[in-house]
Amino acid sequence: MIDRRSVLLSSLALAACGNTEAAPVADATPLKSIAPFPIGVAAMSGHFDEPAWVNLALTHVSQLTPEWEMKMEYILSETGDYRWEAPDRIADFCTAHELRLYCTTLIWYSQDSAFFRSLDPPRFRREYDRYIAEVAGRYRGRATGWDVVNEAVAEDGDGLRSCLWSDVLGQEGYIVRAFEQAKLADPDAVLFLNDYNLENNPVKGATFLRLVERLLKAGVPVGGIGTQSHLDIEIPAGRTRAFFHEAAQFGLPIHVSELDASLRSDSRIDTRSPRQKIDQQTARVAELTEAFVALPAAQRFAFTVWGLRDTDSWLRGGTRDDGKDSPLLFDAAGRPNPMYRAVMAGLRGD
Ligand code: 9MR
Repeated sequence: MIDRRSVLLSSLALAACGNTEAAPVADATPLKSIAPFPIGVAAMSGHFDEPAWVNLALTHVSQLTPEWEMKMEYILSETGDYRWEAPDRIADFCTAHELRLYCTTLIWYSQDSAFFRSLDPPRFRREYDRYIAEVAGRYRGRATGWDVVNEAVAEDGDGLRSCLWSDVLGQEGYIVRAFEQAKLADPDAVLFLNDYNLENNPVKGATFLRLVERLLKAGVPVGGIGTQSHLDIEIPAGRTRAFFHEAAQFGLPIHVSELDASLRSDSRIDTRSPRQKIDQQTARVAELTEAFVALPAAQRFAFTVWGLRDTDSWLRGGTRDDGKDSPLLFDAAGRPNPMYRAVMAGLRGD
Protein backbone atom coordinates (compact mmCIF):
# COMPACT_ATOMS: atom_id res chain seq x y z
CA MET A 1 0.00 0.00 0.00
CA ILE A 2 2.79 2.37 0.96
CA ASP A 3 4.62 1.89 -2.30
CA ARG A 4 1.45 2.65 -4.23
CA ARG A 5 1.16 5.88 -2.30
CA SER A 6 4.77 6.79 -2.93
CA VAL A 7 4.36 6.19 -6.66
CA LEU A 8 1.39 8.49 -6.60
CA LEU A 9 3.29 11.08 -4.60
CA SER A 10 6.27 11.03 -6.90
CA SER A 11 4.01 11.38 -9.96
CA LEU A 12 2.27 14.28 -8.26
CA ALA A 13 5.62 15.86 -7.42
CA LEU A 14 6.70 15.56 -11.04
CA ALA A 15 3.46 17.06 -12.26
CA ALA A 16 3.78 19.88 -9.72
CA CYS A 17 7.24 20.74 -11.04
CA GLY A 18 5.90 20.71 -14.57
CA ASN A 19 8.60 18.15 -15.24
CA THR A 20 7.17 16.01 -18.00
CA GLU A 21 10.46 15.73 -19.90
CA ALA A 22 12.11 12.34 -19.97
CA ALA A 23 14.82 12.35 -17.30
CA PRO A 24 18.27 11.26 -18.49
CA VAL A 25 19.23 7.71 -17.61
CA ALA A 26 22.42 7.55 -15.54
CA ASP A 27 25.29 5.98 -17.37
CA ALA A 28 24.97 2.25 -16.94
CA THR A 29 25.15 -0.52 -19.51
CA PRO A 30 21.62 -1.78 -20.18
CA LEU A 31 21.16 -5.08 -18.38
CA LYS A 32 19.02 -6.42 -21.20
CA SER A 33 21.83 -5.83 -23.68
CA ILE A 34 24.09 -8.20 -21.74
CA ALA A 35 21.70 -10.87 -20.49
CA PRO A 36 20.96 -13.82 -22.80
CA PHE A 37 17.55 -14.17 -21.09
CA PRO A 38 14.76 -11.72 -20.21
CA ILE A 39 15.38 -9.19 -17.45
CA GLY A 40 12.14 -8.35 -15.68
CA VAL A 41 10.87 -5.76 -13.24
CA ALA A 42 7.76 -5.34 -11.10
CA ALA A 43 5.62 -2.43 -12.23
CA MET A 44 2.56 -0.50 -11.18
CA SER A 45 0.44 1.28 -13.76
CA GLY A 46 1.15 4.61 -11.98
CA HIS A 47 4.82 4.26 -12.98
CA PHE A 48 3.88 4.81 -16.61
CA ASP A 49 3.08 8.45 -15.78
CA GLU A 50 6.61 8.98 -14.51
CA PRO A 51 9.09 9.61 -17.35
CA ALA A 52 12.14 8.79 -15.23
CA TRP A 53 10.76 5.35 -14.39
CA VAL A 54 9.73 4.65 -17.97
CA ASN A 55 13.17 5.66 -19.27
CA LEU A 56 15.02 3.52 -16.78
CA ALA A 57 12.74 0.52 -17.31
CA LEU A 58 12.88 0.64 -21.09
CA THR A 59 16.67 0.96 -20.93
CA HIS A 60 17.24 -2.10 -18.77
CA VAL A 61 14.37 -4.57 -18.86
CA SER A 62 12.56 -6.72 -21.38
CA GLN A 63 9.73 -8.03 -19.19
CA LEU A 64 7.20 -6.57 -16.72
CA THR A 65 5.33 -8.19 -13.84
CA PRO A 66 2.39 -6.22 -12.40
CA GLU A 67 3.38 -5.69 -8.77
CA TRP A 68 -0.21 -5.94 -7.45
CA GLU A 69 -2.74 -4.93 -10.07
CA MET A 70 -3.28 -8.42 -11.52
CA LYS A 71 -3.97 -9.90 -8.11
CA MET A 72 -7.35 -10.80 -6.68
CA GLU A 73 -7.17 -7.76 -4.38
CA TYR A 74 -7.45 -5.53 -7.45
CA ILE A 75 -9.49 -7.60 -9.87
CA LEU A 76 -12.26 -9.13 -7.74
CA SER A 77 -14.79 -7.01 -5.84
CA GLU A 78 -16.71 -8.13 -2.76
CA THR A 79 -19.76 -8.72 -4.92
CA GLY A 80 -17.91 -10.89 -7.43
CA ASP A 81 -17.40 -8.28 -10.17
CA TYR A 82 -14.15 -8.02 -12.09
CA ARG A 83 -12.10 -4.87 -12.66
CA TRP A 84 -9.68 -4.65 -15.57
CA GLU A 85 -8.53 -1.05 -15.91
CA ALA A 86 -5.04 -1.24 -14.39
CA PRO A 87 -4.15 -4.78 -15.55
CA ASP A 88 -5.23 -3.90 -19.09
CA ARG A 89 -3.12 -0.75 -18.92
CA ILE A 90 -0.08 -2.79 -17.94
CA ALA A 91 -0.70 -5.37 -20.67
CA ASP A 92 -1.12 -2.56 -23.23
CA PHE A 93 2.11 -0.90 -22.05
CA CYS A 94 3.91 -4.19 -22.65
CA THR A 95 2.45 -4.51 -26.14
CA ALA A 96 3.29 -0.89 -27.00
CA HIS A 97 6.89 -1.24 -25.83
CA GLU A 98 7.48 -4.83 -26.96
CA LEU A 99 8.04 -6.09 -23.43
CA ARG A 100 7.14 -9.58 -22.27
CA LEU A 101 4.23 -9.63 -19.84
CA TYR A 102 4.59 -11.93 -16.84
CA CYS A 103 1.54 -12.24 -14.63
CA THR A 104 1.13 -12.73 -10.90
CA THR A 105 -0.86 -14.24 -9.28
CA LEU A 106 -3.97 -16.34 -9.76
CA ILE A 107 -4.25 -18.04 -6.36
CA TRP A 108 -2.43 -16.81 -3.25
CA TYR A 109 -3.16 -17.81 0.34
CA SER A 110 -2.74 -14.21 1.50
CA GLN A 111 -5.42 -12.93 -0.84
CA ASP A 112 -8.68 -14.69 -0.37
CA SER A 113 -11.81 -12.65 -0.66
CA ALA A 114 -15.02 -11.71 1.10
CA PHE A 115 -16.82 -12.81 -2.05
CA PHE A 116 -15.43 -16.35 -1.91
CA ARG A 117 -16.04 -16.57 1.83
CA SER A 118 -19.74 -16.02 1.23
CA LEU A 119 -20.15 -19.00 -1.15
CA ASP A 120 -21.32 -22.56 -0.48
CA PRO A 121 -18.87 -25.26 -1.68
CA PRO A 122 -20.45 -26.03 -5.10
CA ARG A 123 -20.66 -22.33 -6.00
CA PHE A 124 -17.16 -21.80 -4.55
CA ARG A 125 -15.77 -24.39 -6.97
CA ARG A 126 -17.59 -22.84 -9.93
CA GLU A 127 -16.39 -19.32 -9.07
CA TYR A 128 -12.82 -20.56 -8.47
CA ASP A 129 -12.76 -22.05 -11.96
CA ARG A 130 -14.44 -18.96 -13.42
CA TYR A 131 -11.95 -16.58 -11.80
CA ILE A 132 -9.01 -18.45 -13.30
CA ALA A 133 -10.72 -18.79 -16.68
CA GLU A 134 -11.61 -15.08 -16.82
CA VAL A 135 -8.28 -13.71 -15.63
CA ALA A 136 -5.87 -16.07 -17.39
CA GLY A 137 -8.17 -16.15 -20.44
CA ARG A 138 -8.18 -12.37 -20.76
CA TYR A 139 -4.40 -12.21 -21.19
CA ARG A 140 -4.14 -15.38 -23.28
CA GLY A 141 -1.66 -14.83 -26.08
CA ARG A 142 -0.11 -11.88 -24.21
CA ALA A 143 1.02 -13.43 -20.93
CA THR A 144 4.28 -15.30 -21.33
CA GLY A 145 3.68 -17.00 -17.99
CA TRP A 146 1.65 -16.96 -14.78
CA ASP A 147 2.35 -17.49 -11.12
CA VAL A 148 -0.58 -19.86 -10.82
CA VAL A 149 -0.18 -20.59 -7.13
CA ASN A 150 1.90 -18.33 -4.92
CA GLU A 151 3.48 -19.26 -1.58
CA ALA A 152 1.89 -22.67 -1.00
CA VAL A 153 4.58 -23.89 1.42
CA ALA A 154 4.31 -23.20 5.16
CA GLU A 155 6.47 -20.40 6.52
CA ASP A 156 8.83 -22.76 8.38
CA GLY A 157 8.87 -25.24 5.50
CA ASP A 158 6.99 -27.89 7.48
CA GLY A 159 4.35 -28.94 4.95
CA LEU A 160 1.87 -26.76 3.11
CA ARG A 161 -0.11 -23.75 4.28
CA SER A 162 -3.74 -23.93 5.30
CA CYS A 163 -5.90 -21.20 3.82
CA LEU A 164 -9.38 -20.54 2.49
CA TRP A 165 -8.52 -22.32 -0.76
CA SER A 166 -7.19 -25.44 0.96
CA ASP A 167 -10.09 -25.49 3.45
CA VAL A 168 -12.59 -25.86 0.63
CA LEU A 169 -10.63 -27.62 -2.10
CA GLY A 170 -8.07 -29.65 -0.16
CA GLN A 171 -4.47 -29.05 0.89
CA GLU A 172 -3.09 -29.92 -2.53
CA GLY A 173 -6.44 -30.05 -4.28
CA TYR A 174 -6.60 -26.29 -4.71
CA ILE A 175 -3.14 -26.26 -6.27
CA VAL A 176 -3.94 -29.05 -8.70
CA ARG A 177 -7.23 -27.43 -9.67
CA ALA A 178 -5.64 -24.03 -10.22
CA PHE A 179 -3.02 -25.44 -12.58
CA GLU A 180 -5.59 -27.47 -14.50
CA GLN A 181 -7.88 -24.48 -14.91
CA ALA A 182 -5.00 -22.18 -15.89
CA LYS A 183 -3.88 -24.66 -18.53
CA LEU A 184 -7.38 -24.68 -20.02
CA ALA A 185 -7.55 -20.87 -19.96
CA ASP A 186 -4.13 -20.25 -21.50
CA PRO A 187 -2.48 -23.37 -22.90
CA ASP A 188 0.61 -21.50 -24.12
CA ALA A 189 1.56 -19.61 -20.96
CA VAL A 190 4.24 -21.20 -18.80
CA LEU A 191 2.58 -22.04 -15.49
CA PHE A 192 4.65 -21.47 -12.37
CA LEU A 193 4.59 -22.48 -8.75
CA ASN A 194 6.21 -19.53 -6.99
CA ASP A 195 7.53 -19.18 -3.44
CA TYR A 196 10.02 -17.36 -1.22
CA ASN A 197 12.84 -18.20 1.21
CA LEU A 198 13.66 -21.23 -0.90
CA GLU A 199 17.38 -20.40 -0.92
CA ASN A 200 17.42 -18.94 2.58
CA ASN A 201 15.65 -21.86 4.25
CA PRO A 202 16.80 -25.27 3.00
CA VAL A 203 13.89 -27.04 4.74
CA LYS A 204 11.41 -24.85 2.89
CA GLY A 205 13.33 -25.24 -0.37
CA ALA A 206 13.20 -29.04 -0.03
CA THR A 207 9.46 -29.06 0.79
CA PHE A 208 8.81 -26.88 -2.23
CA LEU A 209 10.78 -29.15 -4.55
CA ARG A 210 9.03 -32.26 -3.18
CA LEU A 211 5.71 -30.56 -3.95
CA VAL A 212 6.85 -29.85 -7.51
CA GLU A 213 7.89 -33.49 -7.86
CA ARG A 214 4.52 -34.81 -6.59
CA LEU A 215 2.59 -32.49 -8.89
CA LEU A 216 4.64 -33.46 -11.93
CA LYS A 217 4.28 -37.17 -11.14
CA ALA A 218 0.51 -36.68 -10.90
CA GLY A 219 0.49 -35.07 -14.36
CA VAL A 220 -0.36 -31.57 -13.09
CA PRO A 221 0.69 -29.01 -15.73
CA VAL A 222 3.36 -27.22 -13.70
CA GLY A 223 5.61 -25.63 -16.29
CA GLY A 224 8.11 -23.69 -14.21
CA ILE A 225 9.67 -23.00 -10.83
CA GLY A 226 9.53 -19.47 -9.44
CA THR A 227 11.94 -18.48 -6.71
CA GLN A 228 11.13 -15.01 -5.44
CA SER A 229 14.65 -14.43 -4.08
CA HIS A 230 13.86 -11.75 -1.53
CA LEU A 231 17.38 -12.50 -0.38
CA ASP A 232 18.46 -12.52 3.22
CA ILE A 233 21.97 -11.13 2.99
CA GLU A 234 23.00 -13.28 5.97
CA ILE A 235 22.38 -16.45 3.99
CA PRO A 236 25.52 -18.62 4.16
CA ALA A 237 27.67 -18.65 1.04
CA GLY A 238 26.91 -21.60 -1.22
CA ARG A 239 23.30 -22.08 -0.17
CA THR A 240 21.77 -20.31 -3.15
CA ARG A 241 23.94 -22.28 -5.54
CA ALA A 242 22.88 -25.51 -3.79
CA PHE A 243 19.18 -24.66 -4.16
CA PHE A 244 19.53 -23.90 -7.86
CA HIS A 245 21.37 -27.19 -8.35
CA GLU A 246 18.48 -29.10 -6.72
CA ALA A 247 15.79 -27.09 -8.49
CA ALA A 248 17.37 -27.65 -11.91
CA GLN A 249 16.90 -31.43 -11.69
CA PHE A 250 13.34 -31.27 -13.06
CA GLY A 251 14.48 -29.67 -16.29
CA LEU A 252 11.82 -26.96 -15.88
CA PRO A 253 12.36 -23.26 -16.60
CA ILE A 254 13.32 -21.32 -13.48
CA HIS A 255 12.25 -17.73 -12.82
CA VAL A 256 14.02 -15.48 -10.34
CA SER A 257 10.73 -13.73 -9.88
CA GLU A 258 11.09 -10.99 -7.23
CA LEU A 259 14.73 -10.26 -6.46
CA ASP A 260 15.61 -7.72 -3.81
CA ALA A 261 18.17 -7.80 -1.00
CA SER A 262 17.46 -5.70 2.07
CA LEU A 263 20.37 -4.28 4.05
CA ARG A 264 18.26 -4.10 7.19
CA SER A 265 18.72 -6.56 10.05
CA ASP A 266 15.67 -6.70 12.26
CA SER A 267 16.69 -9.77 14.18
CA ARG A 268 19.92 -8.68 15.87
CA ILE A 269 22.03 -5.75 17.01
CA ASP A 270 24.05 -4.97 13.95
CA THR A 271 27.41 -3.31 14.48
CA ARG A 272 28.64 -3.65 10.90
CA SER A 273 29.48 -0.62 8.83
CA PRO A 274 27.33 0.26 5.79
CA ARG A 275 30.25 -0.83 3.60
CA GLN A 276 30.37 -4.27 5.22
CA LYS A 277 26.65 -4.74 4.70
CA ILE A 278 26.89 -3.76 1.07
CA ASP A 279 29.75 -6.22 0.58
CA GLN A 280 27.60 -8.93 2.11
CA GLN A 281 24.65 -7.96 -0.10
CA THR A 282 26.62 -7.86 -3.33
CA ALA A 283 28.27 -11.22 -2.58
CA ARG A 284 24.85 -12.86 -2.12
CA VAL A 285 23.39 -11.21 -5.22
CA ALA A 286 26.45 -12.18 -7.26
CA GLU A 287 26.04 -15.80 -6.15
CA LEU A 288 22.38 -15.77 -7.15
CA THR A 289 23.15 -14.26 -10.55
CA GLU A 290 25.96 -16.74 -11.19
CA ALA A 291 23.74 -19.69 -10.14
CA PHE A 292 21.06 -18.51 -12.56
CA VAL A 293 23.52 -17.93 -15.40
CA ALA A 294 24.94 -21.42 -14.84
CA LEU A 295 21.57 -23.06 -15.60
CA PRO A 296 21.09 -24.65 -19.01
CA ALA A 297 19.86 -21.95 -21.41
CA ALA A 298 16.41 -23.54 -21.79
CA GLN A 299 15.88 -23.33 -18.02
CA ARG A 300 16.66 -19.61 -17.70
CA PHE A 301 13.13 -18.26 -17.93
CA ALA A 302 13.78 -14.72 -16.66
CA PHE A 303 15.58 -12.75 -13.98
CA THR A 304 13.18 -10.27 -12.37
CA VAL A 305 13.84 -7.54 -9.82
CA TRP A 306 11.02 -6.44 -7.50
CA GLY A 307 11.22 -2.77 -8.36
CA LEU A 308 13.71 -0.56 -10.17
CA ARG A 309 14.82 2.07 -7.69
CA ASP A 310 15.26 1.69 -3.93
CA THR A 311 12.38 4.09 -3.43
CA ASP A 312 10.10 1.83 -5.50
CA SER A 313 10.59 -1.09 -3.13
CA TRP A 314 7.88 -2.52 -0.89
CA LEU A 315 10.68 -2.67 1.72
CA ARG A 316 10.81 1.12 1.86
CA GLY A 317 8.09 2.80 3.86
CA GLY A 318 6.14 1.65 6.87
CA THR A 319 7.19 1.85 10.49
CA ARG A 320 10.29 -0.32 10.11
CA ASP A 321 11.78 1.80 7.35
CA ASP A 322 14.66 4.14 8.27
CA GLY A 323 14.79 5.62 4.75
CA LYS A 324 18.21 4.08 4.17
CA ASP A 325 17.54 0.60 2.90
CA SER A 326 18.95 -0.03 -0.55
CA PRO A 327 17.50 -3.35 -1.71
CA LEU A 328 17.41 -2.76 -5.49
CA LEU A 329 19.63 -2.07 -8.49
CA PHE A 330 19.20 1.71 -8.70
CA ASP A 331 19.05 4.54 -6.19
CA ALA A 332 16.24 7.07 -5.96
CA ALA A 333 17.75 9.10 -8.79
CA GLY A 334 18.13 6.06 -11.07
CA ARG A 335 21.90 5.78 -10.56
CA PRO A 336 23.30 2.24 -10.37
CA ASN A 337 23.86 0.82 -6.89
CA PRO A 338 26.64 -1.64 -6.02
CA MET A 339 23.98 -4.33 -6.45
CA TYR A 340 23.64 -3.39 -10.13
CA ARG A 341 27.37 -3.96 -10.55
CA ALA A 342 27.09 -7.35 -8.80
CA VAL A 343 24.37 -8.45 -11.24
CA MET A 344 26.30 -7.07 -14.18
CA ALA A 345 29.47 -8.92 -13.12
CA GLY A 346 27.44 -12.14 -12.74
CA LEU A 347 25.93 -11.69 -16.21
CA ARG A 348 29.32 -11.03 -17.76
CA GLY A 349 30.98 -13.88 -15.89
CA ASP A 350 33.61 -11.51 -14.39
O1 9MR B 1 5.33 -5.52 -3.53
C1 9MR B 1 3.96 -5.89 -3.49
C2 9MR B 1 3.14 -4.80 -2.80
O2 9MR B 1 3.17 -3.60 -3.55
C3 9MR B 1 1.72 -5.28 -2.63
O3 9MR B 1 0.98 -4.33 -1.84
C4 9MR B 1 1.68 -6.63 -1.94
C5 9MR B 1 0.27 -7.17 -1.87
O4 9MR B 1 -0.26 -7.34 -3.15
O5 9MR B 1 2.48 -7.58 -2.65
C6 9MR B 1 3.82 -7.19 -2.77
O6 9MR B 1 4.50 -8.18 -3.52
C7 9MR B 1 4.65 -9.46 -2.90
C8 9MR B 1 4.54 -10.51 -3.98
O7 9MR B 1 3.33 -10.41 -4.68
C9 9MR B 1 4.67 -11.90 -3.39
N1 9MR B 1 5.93 -12.01 -2.65
C10 9MR B 1 6.16 -11.00 -1.64
C11 9MR B 1 6.04 -9.59 -2.27
C12 9MR B 1 6.35 -8.53 -1.22
O8 9MR B 1 5.39 -8.55 -0.22
